[in-house]
Amino acid sequence: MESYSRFTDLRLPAIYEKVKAEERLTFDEGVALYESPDITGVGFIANHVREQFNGNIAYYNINQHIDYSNVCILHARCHFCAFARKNMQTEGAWEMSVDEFLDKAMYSIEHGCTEIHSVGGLHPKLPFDYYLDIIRGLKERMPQVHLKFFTAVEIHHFSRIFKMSIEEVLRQLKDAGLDSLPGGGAEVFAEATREKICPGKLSAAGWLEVHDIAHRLGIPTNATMLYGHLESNEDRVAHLIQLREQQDKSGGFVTFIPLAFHPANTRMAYLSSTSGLTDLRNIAVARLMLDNLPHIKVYWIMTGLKTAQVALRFGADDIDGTVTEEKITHMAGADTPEAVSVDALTRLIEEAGFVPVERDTLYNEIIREGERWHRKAA
Ligand code: V47
Repeated sequence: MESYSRFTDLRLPAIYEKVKAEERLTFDEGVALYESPDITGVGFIANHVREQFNGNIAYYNINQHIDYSNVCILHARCHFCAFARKNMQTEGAWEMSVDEFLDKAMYSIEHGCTEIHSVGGLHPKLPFDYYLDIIRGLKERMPQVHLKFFTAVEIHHFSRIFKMSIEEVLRQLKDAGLDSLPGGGAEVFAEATREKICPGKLSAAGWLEVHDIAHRLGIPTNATMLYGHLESNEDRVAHLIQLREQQDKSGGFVTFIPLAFHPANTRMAYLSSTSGLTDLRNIAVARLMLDNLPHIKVYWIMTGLKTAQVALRFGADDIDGTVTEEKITHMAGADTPEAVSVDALTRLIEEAGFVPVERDTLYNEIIREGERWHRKAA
């Protein structure tokens, strides 16, 4: 019989037993994990699951974020957003031409990047060919590089303004070379809270439907949850359970990324930033509730590098990447750098006691020989 003296919260031993028996945790157990005063106990159980899934490996990647435009028809709606602008006449607005985008992406080739991550606002005017041309242009120039483009909210917007079904939008983007969708736009699914933080935005059901269709078309996607604003612990657990149910149905989520709300320059600037323990708890509970997702990513841009390192022992197996030029969080006051070196990431991972493995977006190992790289054969 294992000793439970490590736990100071008497609810945790039973949860630990269930986790070891690979039994699914309930809504109430999820709430108990969020409420537990025994954060190291919660982290210990999450680390057990993390090691079951990913052993002694912690992943990182070499990626670049390029946001094509921040002009957004929802600019006044998302109270948590500091990124969006009404139109090109508004201070701080930008809109990249196809050539500017492609030129910027070429930088990544010289730096061995394996992934371009690109999102934008819901632009009222750019034609569908703009998006197709960027994707085709990138695939022509660097077919090896993985293109993770457009949140579910953008895909839904394209379907509306270009009068195509979501399936048709995704098919055309996939044919042009789109490889996966990032997890943004999920915010928090609970309707009452969603209505307070982003009234009129694509609903939870709409977000899940886009991912469902993507998965059925063979397009893998990520999932996120924005925390640290008006949401309750019950909202957080309900969100995780909806993702878990979607994954049971369509199976295409690759990784989950909890996103720490940054209040500066937003309509919720009266709120405080999240604390380190809140960040760690969101990683740990996600690892425990999402028993059918292979990876949990700590996004160091939002948590800071130091918390990200500790999160590797609280359930995260991935520290994201070099990133290079992040806008969404930095416009909302992030004090992290906009890029980090591979040496810094691997040092953090090694000090946490894990073996750093460079991955591509879909967690294939990357092998480097001088300036060249390839994916390790499965
Ligand atoms: O959709 C917006 C969130 C998301 C703020 O899939 C904010 O690999 C904090 O989804 N404070 C975009 N968060 C980022 C995102 C993402 C990041 C890294 C990796 C992946 C991936 C996805 O950021 C938005 C929104 O949910 N966000 N404003 C803010 N002030």
